[in-house]
Amino acid sequence: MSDKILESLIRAEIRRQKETLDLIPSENIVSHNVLAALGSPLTNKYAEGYPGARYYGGNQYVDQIENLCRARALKLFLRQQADYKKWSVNVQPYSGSPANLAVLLALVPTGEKFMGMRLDMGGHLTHGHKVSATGKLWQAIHYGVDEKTELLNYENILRLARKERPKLIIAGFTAYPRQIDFKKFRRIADAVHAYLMVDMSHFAGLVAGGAHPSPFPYADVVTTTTHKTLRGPRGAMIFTNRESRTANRNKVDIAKAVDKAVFPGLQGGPHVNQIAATAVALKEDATQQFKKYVHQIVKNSQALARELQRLGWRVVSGGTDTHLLLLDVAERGIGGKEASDKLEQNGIIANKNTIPYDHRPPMDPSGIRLGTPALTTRGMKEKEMKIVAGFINDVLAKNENVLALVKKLCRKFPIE
Ligand code: DSN
Repeated sequence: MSDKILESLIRAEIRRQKETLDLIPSENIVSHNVLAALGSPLTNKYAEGYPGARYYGGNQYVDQIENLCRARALKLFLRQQADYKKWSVNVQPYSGSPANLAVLLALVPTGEKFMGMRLDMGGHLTHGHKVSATGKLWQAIHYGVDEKTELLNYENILRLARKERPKLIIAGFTAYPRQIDFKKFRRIADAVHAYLMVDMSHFAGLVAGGAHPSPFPYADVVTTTTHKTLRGPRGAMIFTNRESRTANRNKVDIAKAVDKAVFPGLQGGPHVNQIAATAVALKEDATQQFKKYVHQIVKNSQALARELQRLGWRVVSGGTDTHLLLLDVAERGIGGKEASDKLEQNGIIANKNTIPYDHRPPMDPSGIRLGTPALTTRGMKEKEMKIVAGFINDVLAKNENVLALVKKLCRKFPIE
């Protein structure tokens, strides 16, 4: 690279990634093949529109790339040929937030109601938080978790849905450590004639590899980012069920409505290099090796949770069924900000996070969120999770410095 300033910054970031333990559950480490597609001259091309219907010339290869990506996406999540004919997928969203915004734009008239999980109990900004466009343009109704169990209470969600009559219900999370019962969400949506949208961004990889139930038999729309457990480039996809059970209500083909909302509703030219890199990742995600990988992610987060509990830490909801867990650090007298800062000084990267019914402010909440996708990509297993839990305990409970030990462990599990 002739830009020496930038080259040295990129090299420094690569070194940082190699020498630290990444426990942010929404991050991962992509393959060289994904990086190659992302850094290819496909970035030079404008391709506004969809395959076969573009506004610019020169898209003969781009059309094939986008169609290949769509076919791989459908095949990965819908095992039966009949099913993947029923579903449509849009692979153009730049990332998760515009994908979720596009679905709302397509299916819920502005000013009307939709329902999602509260951000401070595990939802996402785009599930209707007041600072997000989704909370400004629509009336967002929020459900949370049960105060005692810290789990979703489907009876309460049903009661709220009956009272508020939302047009769409979002099931999905960024910080809920448990599996979601999609069947129950479907019943709730049916009871009020709402669309059911599942935002599987966090656990899409687990669904693809069979380590988490699939939302596809139940949802009208499924959104996902591509860069988390799916281990692809930053981006997103929107799947729509053409036979959506609620579609007749408005006589609308929801696949067409979503396509129109993505382009020209919200976006211009798609990032073709990103779509190609997604296609590469989706091929990797269909392998036996990936299946083993995602099962190991869950075993690792459960091992991490168990060991932290053994060391006296409170894990929100008592454990995890997924790739992430929430640790209540305030219970041991430490703020979430102080905890994540101290861990970072020791080469352990985690994020501060609210816990359900948090009394502390979001900038210094009661918890930290820990996830195992990136460490599992590096090849770590349950044995290493015990070591990592020990590091966390040494830093937070004993104020010890473990930086040298962290670096040593990182060297044992290098990033390719
Ligand atoms: N920022 C992502 C996460 O960390 O969960 C969600 O968009």
